[in-house]
Amino acid sequence: MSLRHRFGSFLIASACAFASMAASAHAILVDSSPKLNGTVTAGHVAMMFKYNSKIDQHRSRLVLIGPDKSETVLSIATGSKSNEIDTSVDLTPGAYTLRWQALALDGHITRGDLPFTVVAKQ
Ligand SMILES: [Cu+2]
Repeated sequence: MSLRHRFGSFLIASACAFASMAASAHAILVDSSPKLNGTVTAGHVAMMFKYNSKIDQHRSRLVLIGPDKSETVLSIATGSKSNEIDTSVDLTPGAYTLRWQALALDGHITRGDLPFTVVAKQ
């Protein structure tokens, strides 16, 4: 099963259009929390995006798109593992999208949207 299949709705940026033709270390998302289309409980939510290669955390970006379509740039935690983007944010129930952009050490940027749902605490 290919990564493309597993994360079928992720958009891989055109910046990496040539990546498939060359040995490349551009960043492909291999795991995340929340999961793609996953559900988390309202409150303080820790988020993690794990890639297949080291990334430049200072030049990567996370934008949270809220239920009202508002966009918030989230600060990326320092001291994360070198292949992860970590953050945390307080969330109320609703449908969200995390729009990530990762700069790999090969200079290529990859991007994707990760929709997820926040539900009220039981
Ligand atoms: Cu690349």
